[in-house]
Amino acid sequence: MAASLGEWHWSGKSERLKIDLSSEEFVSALSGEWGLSEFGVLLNGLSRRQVVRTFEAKEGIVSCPLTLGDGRTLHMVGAFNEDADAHGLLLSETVVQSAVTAPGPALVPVFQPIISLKSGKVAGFEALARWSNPQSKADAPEQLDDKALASNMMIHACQALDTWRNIAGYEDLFIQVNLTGRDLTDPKLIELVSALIDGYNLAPGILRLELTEQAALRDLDQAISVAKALRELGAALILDDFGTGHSSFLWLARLPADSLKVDFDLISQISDQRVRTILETITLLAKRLDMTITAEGVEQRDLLHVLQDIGFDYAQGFALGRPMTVPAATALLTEAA
Ligand code: G
Ligand code: MN
Repeated sequence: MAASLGEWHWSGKSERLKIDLSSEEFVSALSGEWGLSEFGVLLNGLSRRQVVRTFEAKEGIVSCPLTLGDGRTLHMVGAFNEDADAHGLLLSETVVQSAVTAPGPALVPVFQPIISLKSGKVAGFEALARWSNPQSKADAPEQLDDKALASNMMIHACQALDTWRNIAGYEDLFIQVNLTGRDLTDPKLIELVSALIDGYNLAPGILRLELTEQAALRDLDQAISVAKALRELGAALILDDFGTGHSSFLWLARLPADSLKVDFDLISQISDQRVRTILETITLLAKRLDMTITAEGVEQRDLLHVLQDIGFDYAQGFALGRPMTVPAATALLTEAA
């Protein structure tokens, strides 16, 4: 059975939930348009309360396990948009168990443009987590112990993409989401990626997962097997922060990856001849291994032609676009279209 059973839309204004299921007998009784109390009749008591609480929140992530009256379970994932409407997928079983502990509305996913050096256009976005709660002071996601972060970021990113790919000229836009070592060991990761690729009908390489060596090195064998499974599903793998830390060629040799993302520290020293030679060599290496290559942390626009001469495919950095909210990114693409 496909993990994604169909889509749902919640209208904050009319407080109606519209469920559009593919022809799955399993839950066909849920198809249709519902007021919350009518819908609740189909659920067990606990789920009923959870659904009401979820839609009362009016913002943030939607991640709600649904237990039907007869005990069968499925999972509702999605997110609110600016108008307090929400939209998402119904997934079978407990595909996104980890997302049950979804963080509250304080999580604000932002998206930083990635520019194609060939076309000069936005080719994709990296999803980055920001917290709207100023007391937490932690806008560095790695400081937060949040098991569901990658799941939530993936869900948000797919939803945003679903809007952006309707803008003329951006049909092939990709999205990049960061994974930690712990995400790689989460048995639900593969199921969620599969559900999202399936549910949003993503062509291979549209959902791209960024992995740092630190994350992979926790357990290289496990990382390799998860990486292979993710690629088989149609997700692309990017080795992030390449060129710093302990980046080893063994890692590069063993981990099947589609792309390298070269660390900010190297890019910032591009005027140094030795650094430039190293960058030329890394881009050549990427080409020879049939990988694309991205420069990160580009803080001067006039570096673009230098990066292209060196052999980079993509660039990302403050000079090309700061991390921005979904509506800001939509406006950027719409203006450029
Ligand atoms: O390594 P990773 O791909 O996760 O890097 C993304 C991070 O780098 C984000 O936190 C983002 O805000 C930051 N970043 C993006 N562009 C620039 C830049 O041009 N300069 C600096 N200093 N940081 C950047
Ligand atoms: Mn990254």
